[in-house]
Amino acid sequence: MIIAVAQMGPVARSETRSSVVERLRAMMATAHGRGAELVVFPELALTTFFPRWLIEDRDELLSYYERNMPNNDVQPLFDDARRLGVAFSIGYAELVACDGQEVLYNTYITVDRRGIIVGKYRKIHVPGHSEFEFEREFQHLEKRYFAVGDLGFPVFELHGIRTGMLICNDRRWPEAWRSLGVQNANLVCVGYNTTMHNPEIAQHDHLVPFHHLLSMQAGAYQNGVWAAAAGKAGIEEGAKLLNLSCIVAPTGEVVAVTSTFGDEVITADCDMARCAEIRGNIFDFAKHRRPEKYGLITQS
Ligand code: ING
Repeated sequence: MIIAVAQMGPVARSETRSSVVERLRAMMATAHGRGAELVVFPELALTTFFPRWLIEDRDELLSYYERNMPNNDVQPLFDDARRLGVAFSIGYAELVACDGQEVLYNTYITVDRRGIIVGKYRKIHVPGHSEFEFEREFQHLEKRYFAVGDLGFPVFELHGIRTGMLICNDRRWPEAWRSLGVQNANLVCVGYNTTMHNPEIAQHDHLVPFHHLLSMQAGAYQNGVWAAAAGKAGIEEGAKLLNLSCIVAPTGEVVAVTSTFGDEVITADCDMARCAEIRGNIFDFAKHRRPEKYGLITQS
């Protein structure tokens, strides 16, 4: 399967959904022109990364969320998927109305080449903080704006390929990758928004690119999966976001990576049979995993 990762440059707070969707459609067309059958888009791809602000007005906050998927703004992307025969994965803020309550999630879906949603995941490792922190240059209020995902770590079939999804901070956690690995995933799609500066641990700022690639390469290798990660990059409303959107082989090798901080499409020809090189040998789970010795991981 030829897989494309469509990195996005910044999305301004004032940019409309339809403007963003036009950018996504242009990248899907580029990917299709290169023979791609799947395009991976970033986390919260339809809007700016709004958790960087304390938004006290409820209506204003909820304006960043989607109540339906697809909706009128994103329908053209679903239509392109069907017309071109290209699947895609994309992240968005999801509002679920439930018993008169609104539950908010950081959500990622995969849509197949028929334009049908075949996979849905809600972010489980929700980072940041829930109260305004005065000393911060930018807030990271994900814990205020998103509930912990309630769908587990699903693996589903996308055009016959066992596929799972992770969202940004999830990619740093081996348990998240392993949850997909034990379900025999062959492909993991990842969307992210990662700031280059983290005020609480600024002495690690120079390691941000390294920690991203380290996590992607380790996750892919240790589970014998292809991994495709799309970031939102560049200076978004004054905050610099990491680029290095990438495609990683089951051997842990980076086979494609972006070189700009803007809208950029990269592709790789991903042979799913290569997963067995790892999963049939060093990480043959049935032969070598020792889950009976791993109780501490889930008991504490
Ligand atoms: N972003 C960050 C990430 O894991 C984060 C969160 C918080 C990073 C604190 C570093 C320090 O890349 C998202 N969107 O999860």
